[in-house]
Amino acid sequence: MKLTTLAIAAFAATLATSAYGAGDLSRANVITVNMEMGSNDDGMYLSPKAFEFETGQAYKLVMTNVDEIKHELALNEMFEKIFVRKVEAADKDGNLVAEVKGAIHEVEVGPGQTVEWFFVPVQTLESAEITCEIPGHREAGMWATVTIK
Ligand SMILES: [Cu+2]
Repeated sequence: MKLTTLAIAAFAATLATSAYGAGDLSRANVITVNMEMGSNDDGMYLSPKAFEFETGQAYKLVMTNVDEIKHELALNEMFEKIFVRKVEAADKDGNLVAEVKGAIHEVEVGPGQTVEWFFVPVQTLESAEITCEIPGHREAGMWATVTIK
């Protein structure tokens, strides 16, 4: 084997180690981020108004609808920039009701309910909008910005 071939083989082995050595990134050190969906005297809201995520970091977005009507969260452009692991819904006692796996881009949350969205950002994103797409809700203020660094 030539020296250059050896060097390439060693380099490839290093790459393989660094790329795959960290294990399953979608499950390790999941950061919980809370979002409230609701309405008040000023209209409707997603709170906080701005979210910031980092590529390669696993997140659990806990969406709590404190309202008396249903709301939804549409990821829009953000959907193209993340790996969605699953969406989970539990009952009032915390018992799992549903775990939905796959590439989900929009979730409705019933009044008084909480749904959890598990994902890992894989690409950067410059201040895009996530919204409630129920007619009139975005216009009433149900949107927030997302930046992925
Ligand atoms: Cu809404």
